[in-house]
Amino acid sequence: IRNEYALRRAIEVNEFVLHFQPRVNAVSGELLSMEALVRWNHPERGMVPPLEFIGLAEDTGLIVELGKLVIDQACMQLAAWQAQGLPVVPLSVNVSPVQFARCDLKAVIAESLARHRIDPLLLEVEVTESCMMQDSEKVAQEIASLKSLGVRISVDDFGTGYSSLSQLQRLDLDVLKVDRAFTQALNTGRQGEAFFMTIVSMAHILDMQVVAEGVETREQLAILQSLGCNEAQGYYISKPVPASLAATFMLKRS
Ligand code: G
Ligand code: G
Ligand code: MN
Ligand code: NA
Repeated sequence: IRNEYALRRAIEVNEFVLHFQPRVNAVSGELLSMEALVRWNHPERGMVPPLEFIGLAEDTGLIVELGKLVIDQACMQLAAWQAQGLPVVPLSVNVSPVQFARCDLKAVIAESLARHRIDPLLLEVEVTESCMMQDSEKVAQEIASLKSLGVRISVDDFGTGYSSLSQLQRLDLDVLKVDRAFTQALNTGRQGEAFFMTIVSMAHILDMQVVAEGVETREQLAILQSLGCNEAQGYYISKPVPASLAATFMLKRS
């Protein structure tokens, strides 16, 4: 969708919905958290996937407003589930590099947490690797400021951006989400496994939990278990699902 006006209007009337993709303990399969993924519920076109509008939102700066909607909706959903008495798990939200650079994320998150009375431990912020690596001093301050709220921070799509290992080391990050390219490479023999194992070791040295993204087969999950990977996410476990189905996943857990 290449129409700024349509996107602006959709933000004003909030045509966006969140779907949720589970993250589980790689060994026990226990549900640990869920990732909120935005969809545009377009009046004519139905559910539009994020790849078709996030780029436009970033180019036009509308991602700042859209990002606020997503964060607020995630907190609102948590509050709704809690009001229903469900045993909620933490939600993670994706933050675009443009949003990270341009808006006071700490204030936005603090406001939504307060408005919906959500424990900060129930929110995780996913920032991409490339987003962390620009202007290291400013990023370090921003991360520290977010952490002071009590939310968790994860590095999304790890391995696809350019990393500075020294920057990774100096930031107080909780979770490393390994890009699905590395999970797919597990099928291709020893090098893929050794490579993934090295990422797991590095993350553990940095006191980070490791999540394998894009787990699509039982075989991949078995290898990940043998490598000491902490958590798994992907179609083999579940594709992203609407809130109603996410609620049944949480119920099954208790
Ligand atoms: O849900 P799906 O796999 O189609 O998402 C495609 C891409 O869109 C992923 O890279 C995902 O991180 C991104 N994405 C999904 N929801 C959001 C969101 O709320 N904000 C941002 N910035 N990106 C999102
Ligand atoms: O960039 P990010 O990691 O936030 O992207 C999340 C997107 O990845 C989701 O929109 C989801 O549709 C997609 N995804 C999740 N699990 C899998 C998987 O097992 N295989 C593939 N190909 N895509 C996945
Ligand atoms: Mn993500
Ligand atoms: Na990712």
